[in-house]
Amino acid sequence: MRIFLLLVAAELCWAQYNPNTKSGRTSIVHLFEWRWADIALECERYLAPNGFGGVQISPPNENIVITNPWRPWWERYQPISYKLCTRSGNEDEFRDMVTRCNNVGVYIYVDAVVNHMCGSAGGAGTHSTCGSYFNAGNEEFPAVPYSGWDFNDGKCKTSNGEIQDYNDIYQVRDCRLVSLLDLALEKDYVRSKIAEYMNHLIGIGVAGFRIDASKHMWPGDMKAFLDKLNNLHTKWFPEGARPFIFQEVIDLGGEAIKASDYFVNGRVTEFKYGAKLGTVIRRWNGEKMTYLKNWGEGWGFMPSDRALVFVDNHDNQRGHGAGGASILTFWDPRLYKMAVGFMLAHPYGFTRVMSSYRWSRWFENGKDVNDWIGPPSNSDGSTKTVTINPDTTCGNDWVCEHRWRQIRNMVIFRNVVDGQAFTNWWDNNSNQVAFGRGNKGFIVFNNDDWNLSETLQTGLPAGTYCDVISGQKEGNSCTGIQIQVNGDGRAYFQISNSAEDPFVAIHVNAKL
Ligand code: AAO
Repeated sequence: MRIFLLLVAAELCWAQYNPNTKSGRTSIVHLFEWRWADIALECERYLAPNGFGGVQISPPNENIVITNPWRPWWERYQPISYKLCTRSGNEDEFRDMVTRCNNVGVYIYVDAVVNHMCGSAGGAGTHSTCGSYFNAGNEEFPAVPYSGWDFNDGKCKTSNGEIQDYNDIYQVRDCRLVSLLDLALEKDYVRSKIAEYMNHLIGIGVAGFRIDASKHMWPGDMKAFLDKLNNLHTKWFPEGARPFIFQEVIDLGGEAIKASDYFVNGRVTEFKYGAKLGTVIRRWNGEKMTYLKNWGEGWGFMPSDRALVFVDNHDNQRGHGAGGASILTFWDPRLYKMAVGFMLAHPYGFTRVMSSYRWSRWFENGKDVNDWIGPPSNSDGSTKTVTINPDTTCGNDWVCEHRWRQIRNMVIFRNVVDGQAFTNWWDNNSNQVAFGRGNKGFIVFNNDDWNLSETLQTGLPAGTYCDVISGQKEGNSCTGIQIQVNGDGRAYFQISNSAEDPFVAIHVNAKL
């Protein structure tokens, strides 16, 4: 009986907050706009061998086809049905991806767009990724089916049916977000259709969901469809395992809707994280790395075990969503690597790494007018495959940040130090900081305009360690810098402010 109660308690504690990643794997990567066939290969050839826990995929359900502008990435946030049929692939390819990734212990997290269907000006016809007929003007989506009864029009009180004031919680939940037809989630029929879609995915073997536009749904309505979800597939997950849920709620403070309103349903995206970290690493507003000593809840962030954290996401890397100009992306590689390195070394939150494609940015009055450009594609609109260059980087304009040595090695660092305390903080009261994770790992940053030359307490056992930023351990030698830890745990670090990557990280699995 006692054991039973303990199990029940453990289940209640973890449930939807538990990422379900394989033990020893602590991060996921968002392979934004990748094809299912490429993701399956990437799980096998790269993600599993390098300790990635899972992949957030782009929405897998049928969406509207937009040709003006030409096939923007954001057409995938305008559902037409719940058939698994998009530019990333069809249902057979989706099933093949999930099976192959699961078989190598890399799990799939689906971006679930369930707050709305396509925009009100989407027209009528079969311009959808599976060719399903719809009529946006009449709110008809026969491939679900949804009809006018299933939308919120009656509930919204604004003059044009749009969200006009983010401080009015009724508008935000009951009106249209940028004209997207807003589903009536108070209806059991709508909840059941959403749960049916998500259960179809769970049956195929996915491990969890990012829930798009959660701020625009009532937490109680979400709970109603989440309660209808099945347990995960027992071929890959323990009996009784619940789908991991993380909700997209942008809460930078100052609005009526709080991230904490959603904790009942699962984790929540912590948007303050990337916005603040970008400000610190850019040294804007008088910020400096010294202040990161109490990073996490000390900065007013949500509790660590409720947070899904990231440096940038598919929206704010191109000026959509929130965060503003401070957000660091692959376009600023030197600072970006430091920010991602800091995130992966620090114990706060469950971490998601971004993996992007390059597009031709064009700024007019401070705004990128090309922020809509979709993934690398062929003239017929089909998405290009991710090719791999001899040096392991990606071709065809796929950036593959997750394959950058510094980022990949920090994903491994996080696995090695998992569960270890935040220890041995050191700073120079400016932008040189260092910290350890118990006796497993240690990291040092120099983001000042002068050299760093310090002997620091690392907490690590004596020995010769390979820096995993400038290189790594290969066989019995280091391809980059070596760090000598003495019998007392102290080591000498020297980091030039003009180094290609002005930070050094060592851990016990990279010891000679
Ligand atoms: C496209 C066109 C539209 C057209 C529509 C329908 O761009 O012109 O009307 O189609 O035809 C994506 C794109 C959209 C696209 C949409 C559908 O980003 O451009 O619309 O697909 O194709 C809000 C939501 C948040 C949302 C974010 C983009 O709360 O949920 O906007 N993100 C998700 C996805 C995103 C997707 C959708 C939702 C829709 O990740 O990719 O849209 O499925 C404030 C609020 C935030 C709000 C932002 C932006 O943020 O707090 O909740 O996000 O405004 O409107 C400061 C404040 C901060 C504020 C920010 C920006 O930083 O502190 O709070 O300023 O003002």
